[in-house]
Amino acid sequence: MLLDQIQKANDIKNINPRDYAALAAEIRDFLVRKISVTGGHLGSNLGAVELTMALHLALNLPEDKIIWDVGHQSYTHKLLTGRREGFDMLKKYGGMSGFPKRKESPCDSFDTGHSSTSISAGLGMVKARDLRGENRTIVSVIGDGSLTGGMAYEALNNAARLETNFIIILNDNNMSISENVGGVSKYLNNIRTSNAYLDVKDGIYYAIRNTKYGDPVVAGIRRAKNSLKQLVIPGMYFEDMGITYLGPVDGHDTASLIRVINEAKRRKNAVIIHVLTKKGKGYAPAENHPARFHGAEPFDVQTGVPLKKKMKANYTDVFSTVMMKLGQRDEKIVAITAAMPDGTGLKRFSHAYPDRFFDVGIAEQHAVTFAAGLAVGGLKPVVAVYSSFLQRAYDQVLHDVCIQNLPVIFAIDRAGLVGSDGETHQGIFDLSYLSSIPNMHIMAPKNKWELSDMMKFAVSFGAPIALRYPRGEAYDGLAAFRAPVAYGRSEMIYEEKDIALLAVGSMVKTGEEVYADLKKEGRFCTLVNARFVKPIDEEGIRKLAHTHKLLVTMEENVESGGFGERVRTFADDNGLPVRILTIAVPDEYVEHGNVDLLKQEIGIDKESILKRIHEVLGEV
Ligand SMILES: Cc1ncc(C[n+]2csc(CCOP(=O)(O)OP(=O)(O)O)c2C)c(N)n1
Repeated sequence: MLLDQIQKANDIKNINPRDYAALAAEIRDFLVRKISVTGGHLGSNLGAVELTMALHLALNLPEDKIIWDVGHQSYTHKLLTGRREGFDMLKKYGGMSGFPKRKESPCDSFDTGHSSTSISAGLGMVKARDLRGENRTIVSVIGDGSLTGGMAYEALNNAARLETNFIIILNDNNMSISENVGGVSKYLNNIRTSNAYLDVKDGIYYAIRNTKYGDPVVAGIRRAKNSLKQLVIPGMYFEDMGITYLGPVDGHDTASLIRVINEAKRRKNAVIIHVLTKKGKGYAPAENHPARFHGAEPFDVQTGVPLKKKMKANYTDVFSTVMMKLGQRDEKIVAITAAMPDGTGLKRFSHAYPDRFFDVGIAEQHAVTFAAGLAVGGLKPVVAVYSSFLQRAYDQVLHDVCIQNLPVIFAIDRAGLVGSDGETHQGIFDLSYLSSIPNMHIMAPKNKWELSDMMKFAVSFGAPIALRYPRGEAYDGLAAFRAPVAYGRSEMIYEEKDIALLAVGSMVKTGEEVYADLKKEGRFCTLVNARFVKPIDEEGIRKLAHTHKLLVTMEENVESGGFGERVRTFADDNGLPVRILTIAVPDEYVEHGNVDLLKQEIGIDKESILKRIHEVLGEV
């Protein structure tokens, strides 16, 4: 095995160039086998094998720096820097992260997870290098999908006037998670196909020349062709800005890649190397189904079929179905995603109502302000977005939606712990960052029917409103509790006295479990589904405070600025006679791992909550 010869960074340089193709095949085989067991980002990694090898051959790590945009494609980099053993525990609790982590290796120069940051970070490192008189090569690797994010352009704009070396590699596989979208994608595609395009045109000349209108028509086409040529000369867009463009280069030809990287290293300015790759390269199921193998669950290597059968609908499926119904009922409803039509469940809506569906690329900030514009224009925009990615658009939510009190609906998926993607992807801040914004309203459903009821409520609400729901299976318990959603009102589930559990969204299920155990202990207990996080149900809380000695708030969100804090402030301000226990995520980043394990670790699982209730009961 050639891979056996690679134990640490730079060991790849001992491999005979004749064996590069064999090494790439071994790496692919390794990745497919390992990811088929653990799950992980397969397609992007298979596409970046030769590119990563070439970078490691042309650079000297860890002195030189590679910044991986998003970071989901860094598996080969991990493999070439002595982390082969880590793949058995990839994305598992306590195991190797699926993204670059500075604390994991000196060869990981920058932590990533959210897209479009690599050029900014790389440029910062370039400036630091120069100011400190150091001599190292700095390379940012960004995908064509990530190049749809605004930050990338802000950084390119700054990098353009650089008079020192900075290498940007554009890893262009013509795909984001799904098909890439927009003008830049089209531009890159023009470069990809420019030669073929001109050849076809040339063919057309000769055919026309032989007709009776031949010459004038050909002259006209020539003029058009010249201007077209301007458009399709590779990289003019970057060159005009002042960034040297090299490419396009075959991203699966290691020798060519090394040559072009070495050429780029000699330049005294910012250089962009346009590398053409194939997502899923070398593994047919991933080549044929790039979206499915972007982030894969464990699968059968022979067939590519997922090992675990999906038994129940998840919240995304429920949202998807509701959107189909709402879309049919009301043609003012429009849907927006930032490059996640599959992940957010909007795919079906996009097929049914293509004119009312907008995939704006990885551009959450634009998505939100665009939605504000749609609302001003008289439509009912639904922005479907993951909790952690909406963090990007805080100012747009505040400045463009909420100040003007526009009826934009935020359907926030992956709210709460997401598990294996770790600290960059946990959706544990949305209640805090949204609660702080005047005019914003926030709901969280306890089960799948309530998600549907809340969406219906939201589309007729007429002001900014968010509903947040977690990753994974939609809860189908508590089916009997389906009182109509009423503004700012919680829902009483079981009513007694002494201990009141007041739970938000996903925590209602945990609340049921805690309730059952407390009942077994012979205690009196109340369970309330909060439903609204903003505004909180002040009247309901006031009543609970007078009939209970302990009020336990439960949420899958950080404590700071969350639901519990709001309830506590209200109780303090009004001198309510009740002790409050806040169950929330502590003030720290939560790493990757199984969600149940993580909940235990941070103390929001049933056992931890019971323990804390017992502790407090000893005091009251
Ligand atoms: C801000 C943000 N929004 C959404 C995502 C989800 N996401 C992860 S990878 C990806 C597509 C990236 O495409 P590209 O950069 O072309 O890389 P590829 O996977 O094709 O190699 C998206 C949308 C993200 N990581 N960050």
